[in-house]
Amino acid sequence: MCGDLPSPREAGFRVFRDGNGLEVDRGYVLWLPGPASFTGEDCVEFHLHGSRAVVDRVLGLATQMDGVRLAEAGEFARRAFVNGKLDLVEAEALGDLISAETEAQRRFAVELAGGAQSALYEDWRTRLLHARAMIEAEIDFADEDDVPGSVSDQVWADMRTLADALSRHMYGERRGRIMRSGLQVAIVGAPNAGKSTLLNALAGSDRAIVSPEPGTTRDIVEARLDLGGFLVVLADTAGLRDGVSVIEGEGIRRAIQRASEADLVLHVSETGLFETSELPDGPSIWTVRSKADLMDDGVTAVEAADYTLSAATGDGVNALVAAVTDFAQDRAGGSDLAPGRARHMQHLANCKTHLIDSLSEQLPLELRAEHLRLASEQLGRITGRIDVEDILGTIFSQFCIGK
Ligand SMILES: Nc1nc2c(ncn2[C@@H]2O[C@H](COP(=O)(O)OP(=O)(O)OP(=O)(O)O)[C@@H](O)[C@H]2O)c(=O)[nH]1
Ligand SMILES: [Mg+2]
Repeated sequence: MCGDLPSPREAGFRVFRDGNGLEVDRGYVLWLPGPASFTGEDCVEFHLHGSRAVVDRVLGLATQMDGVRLAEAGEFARRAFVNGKLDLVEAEALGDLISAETEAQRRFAVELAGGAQSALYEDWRTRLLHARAMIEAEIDFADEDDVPGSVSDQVWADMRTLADALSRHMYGERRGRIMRSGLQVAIVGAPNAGKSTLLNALAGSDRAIVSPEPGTTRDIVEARLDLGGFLVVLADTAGLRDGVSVIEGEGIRRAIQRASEADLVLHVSETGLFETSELPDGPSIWTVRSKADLMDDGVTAVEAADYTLSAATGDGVNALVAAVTDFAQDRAGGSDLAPGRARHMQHLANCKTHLIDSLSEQLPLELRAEHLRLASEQLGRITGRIDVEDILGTIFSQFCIGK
């Protein structure tokens, strides 16, 4: 299609032609012989104009050739993993980087993709393997005098330190989740309180339907904001009230569900009364007095609410945005490595269970050593060092085609 190949790793300008010699497009060709390529295999890149028509035509011509097919979702990353170019944490982080919307997401993904997290888990795994080797040596040479008993004391002391480090790392779960998936904010309150108007004001666009009729919103309406580099997922919900239709009732059920999963709940009220027993205990709840432009100056109990604003005039909206930004910064800021995904958390939790079991002095040494092995195996699964065939499909299928 492009004539001869340029020298390795040098961009060569070429005219791309179809089988009849007719020009399809002009652009650059890169020739990257393996193993020094992303996948580790021989690779050629065509840099073309990105219109649908050009891309369709070029892919059409390429796939007519014998043995050529389109890549499956995540196939390039999967080949890179299989050829040892990436470990699993790095491959997942690459997926995150490709879909990153905000600066915090990008930074988090780059950190993981760069291998800092993998290095931490590898270090822990090595310590566990070392500990197991020492304990097994003690078992094997129990009759001999030259294995000092203090070795095993040292090993268990180190394992206790490791268990603490693991716990601290796992505390970072929420931080990792907020950085990766965004701070979840739910807007709740009575019908007509001005929740949808507030969402629209914060999002800067007409996302949700607004009307003077109570019970307008039923489905959850989301807006994704970039506040100070952090992704904030705002959710507008159905107004809370009793004695409503089945459909509105379902909306209310979803509203409460969403609030219980949120990091922050904005409880909106136009009257300044914030009584509702339905709000969950877990998330932080801020009271927001809406429609400040309709209030009689000074007469109403403004002090009662955490924030007072008018989405109609914009008064007070910036103060709320600033506060939510600080909240995101507070929850997701910091420089310690944090677990990025549920998959990692699951293996970390299993690792911790085995590690704690290994510390139990009631168990025979053989079993304690076995728990150390199982603990190290869990860490190996995070980075993909240990039987991972079964999870590969799940991870790489989340990539888009051609990545
Ligand atoms: N004057 C004034 N009116 C507002 C303000 N915010 C909302 N409204 C009006 O209040 C009415 C209800 O607003 P919505 O945003 O639809 O209220 P909601 O809380 O989403 O209501 P439901 O979806 O029914 O629960 C609409 O007529 C809005 O125009 C405000 O700050 N000032
Ligand atoms: Mg609404």
